[in-house]
Amino acid sequence: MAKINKVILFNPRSAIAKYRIPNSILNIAASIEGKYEWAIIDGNCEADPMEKIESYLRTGEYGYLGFTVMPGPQLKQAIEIAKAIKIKYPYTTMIWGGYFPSNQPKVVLDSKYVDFIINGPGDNAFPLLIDALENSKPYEFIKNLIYKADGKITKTIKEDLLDQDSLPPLPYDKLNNFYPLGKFLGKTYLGEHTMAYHSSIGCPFTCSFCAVVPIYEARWKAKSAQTVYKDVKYIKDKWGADAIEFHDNNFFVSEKRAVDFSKLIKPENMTWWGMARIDTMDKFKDSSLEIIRESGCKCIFFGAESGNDEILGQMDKGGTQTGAQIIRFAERMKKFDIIPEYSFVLGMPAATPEQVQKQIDFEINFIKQVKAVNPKTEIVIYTYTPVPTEGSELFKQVQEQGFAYPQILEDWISPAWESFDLRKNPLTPWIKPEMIDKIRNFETVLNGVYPTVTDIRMNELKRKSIKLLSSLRYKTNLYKYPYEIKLLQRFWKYRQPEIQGF
Ligand code: B12
Ligand code: SF4
Repeated sequence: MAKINKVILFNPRSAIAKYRIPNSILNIAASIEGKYEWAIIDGNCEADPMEKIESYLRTGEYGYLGFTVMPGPQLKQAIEIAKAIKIKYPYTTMIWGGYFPSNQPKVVLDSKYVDFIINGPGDNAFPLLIDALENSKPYEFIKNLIYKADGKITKTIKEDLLDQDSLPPLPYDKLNNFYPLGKFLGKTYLGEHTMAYHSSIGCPFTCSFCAVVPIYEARWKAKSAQTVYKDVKYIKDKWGADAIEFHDNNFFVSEKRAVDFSKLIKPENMTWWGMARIDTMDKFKDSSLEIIRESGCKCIFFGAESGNDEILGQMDKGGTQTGAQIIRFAERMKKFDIIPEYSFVLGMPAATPEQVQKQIDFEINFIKQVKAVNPKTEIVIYTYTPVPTEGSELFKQVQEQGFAYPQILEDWISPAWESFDLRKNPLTPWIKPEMIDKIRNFETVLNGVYPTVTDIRMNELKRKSIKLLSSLRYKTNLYKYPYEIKLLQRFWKYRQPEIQGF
């Protein structure tokens, strides 16, 4: 019999349509390329991923099954399939990586069907773990691991972030053998064939509501502008990409790198998008913003979070961001014809329900002020869902108010916790149903008055009809029961970036 050392890498379903290049597992494939044989299974592209995984396991050649898991709908396939595989093929070593297991290791390992978690980057940890297991060598010294030893959760130390330019190239050609790469280059408002690329890891800030912080602890490392350009150009030339979504947590940390990249990409006539901080980009020179726009950057996603400086402090937003700056910057973006996409986090904990409600009303008014200075600003509204940032003031506050995560892995896929993950209805003790209703109703009306440009299904006539209906409510602050708008939006299938991902 062949040696059982091949690896399956599985990306559980995360999107209903318009799925992206599965960068998480593609990076892991790159880390073992040439050493171990691997197969990629993308739950987004498979009607029956379980059967596909079994078709490999039945050969008896595959001993390792790696899952990438983020919270939300991806957990569904991850839990169901991991559980079934562990029962049917108990010799399979199950390894989970990604944001969910890194931030919630206890519930994952307590399930007993996951053997190892890669805590944060797996580029070194994964091949070293496979080497150790293949050769029956100790794995206790491998960095970025979480596992159980004698029934106790054991975390190894974290590795320094690697020089991103030194990582092996992503095996796009091999991915293309599993799924035609063109399948991952979907139509978006940016272009006909949009590619997803991840050019840096981590983030230098420590916002206390953000899942990136416990993993990266204020560290950030990026590929150089030249490496990013080379990769993008390869996909453009070979598979016809005409637009790029940068999936970095914070693409614009370095002004120089952003400008260098812009100069390189400009002749390629591609449209692109990335995520940034307002206070960081507000320091960029006008000339840099001009170069960035001219190179094809049409829209930038910013975590505005709150218009209230006290709340920004509670969120440990760091840097120098203020409410006044958020408004000023929205106006500044007009000059460069870059659409700012502002996300807000509503429903932070406070001492009394009245205070929580007051804060929600404040943010609603603030959002209206932003829209007044730059109506093109896209607004994304999340409700606050705690992340387990050990030692943070905010997380302490949250626990004191009686918030607790599920203790059993399967509970994470109950409908209630799924909406927690989607940051829609977060089950936090300080948020009352009427507060959620107010937020969502306001959002419905707002989206009616200003339909999002990122929704390519909405034509001019549809937009205008919904706008007319919504404007009266918006002007008079009457958000309750906006059934007529909802009906039309549903009928015309309005897209919600806040739950479908950007
Ligand atoms: C692309 C993306 C998506 C895509 C889907 C991606 C896919 N897999 O198909 C879409 C747009 C569908 C999406 C949706 C959502 N997403 Co999302 N997503 C991302 C994003 C921007 C990039 C992920 C990525 O490709 N990273 C690139 C790779 C290289 O990095 P990586 O995943 O960290 O992988 C490294 C390590 O983690 C580790 N690793 C990861 N997987 C594995 C697997 C194995 C086997 C091993 C060994 C190691 C390993 O090794 C890798 C290399 O070092 C991240 C933020 C980010 N920048 O990472 C958010 C992020 C993961 N998403 C997040 C969330 C919350 C969601 C949503 C649930 C909600 C929302 N509104 O966005 C929705 C769910 C909707 C749905 N229908 O599922 C959060 C998770 C927060 C948390 N609490 O944990 C993140 C962190 C964004 C954020 N800052 O809040 N998302
Ligand atoms: S700046 Fe953005 S990515 Fe960085 S810690 Fe804050 S919210 Fe997270």
